[in-house]
Amino acid sequence: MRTFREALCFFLSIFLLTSTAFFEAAAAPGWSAAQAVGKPNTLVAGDKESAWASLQPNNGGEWLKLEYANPVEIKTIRIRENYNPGAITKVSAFTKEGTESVIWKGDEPLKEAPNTFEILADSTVKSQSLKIYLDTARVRGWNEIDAVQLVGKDGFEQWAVAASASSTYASKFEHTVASLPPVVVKTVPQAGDRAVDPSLDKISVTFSKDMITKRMWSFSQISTDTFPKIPEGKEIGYLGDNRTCVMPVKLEPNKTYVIWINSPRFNSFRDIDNHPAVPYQLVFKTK
Ligand SMILES: [Ca+2]
Repeated sequence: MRTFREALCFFLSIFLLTSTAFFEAAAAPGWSAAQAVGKPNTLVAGDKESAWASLQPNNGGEWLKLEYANPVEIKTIRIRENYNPGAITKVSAFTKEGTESVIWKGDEPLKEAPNTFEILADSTVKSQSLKIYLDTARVRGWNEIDAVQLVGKDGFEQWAVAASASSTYASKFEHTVASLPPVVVKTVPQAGDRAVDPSLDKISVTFSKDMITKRMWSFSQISTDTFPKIPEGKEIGYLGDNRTCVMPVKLEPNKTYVIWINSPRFNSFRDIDNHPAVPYQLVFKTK
């Protein structure tokens, strides 16, 4: 007969085992490469987090690489697509030594989702590693893959056990310098300065990241009389560092100026990944 302590340990270990398994299943972030592992679980058409999606849609070349438990001579590959099929351009297989050989190449036929794109390989290549190439600019929207089946010449069917990708929409939710918006790191003059030289002929703002520089800015006002005049013929523009935007101004003495650099309403200051900069209010006063 078990002692109470043994029984408690037994129940605790069962609990820990189940919670670990649950954690692993739940831990694969939505749209990550890991969502293409295992059997299909995205049976209806649409943008679903139980399938892999690249970070950007319509961005050109992307790939999804899948690993399988058992090497086989490839007979058939079945690619389950749940959203905007038709972007696959090539499928290759890797040998144990790492040599990549093309199994199929071409323009995937355009079909309605959900779709199974079936490739009859008839290949003597023995492999447990596939790479699917897409041209995401070919079919509008995200081109999502739910699962990929590898069928051997011996009839053995398997789903992927691991996956990686050129990019994933899951990284949208990671907190990295790349995923978070740019902020203002410097202005000339500085916010709060009460003794700005009125002969200053430009206001410059520097952001924390590389920005979209081509006519993308948003200096806005809270009232006409607190916004500086821009001299005729002068233009706003970025410096060569791609981070500093300069606005030519004509200031008046003894006056308070208020300038939104992006605002709750306008947000054309954007980094190269199209994240709008966090709004910043620049307030200063001239001598
Ligand atoms: Ca899936």
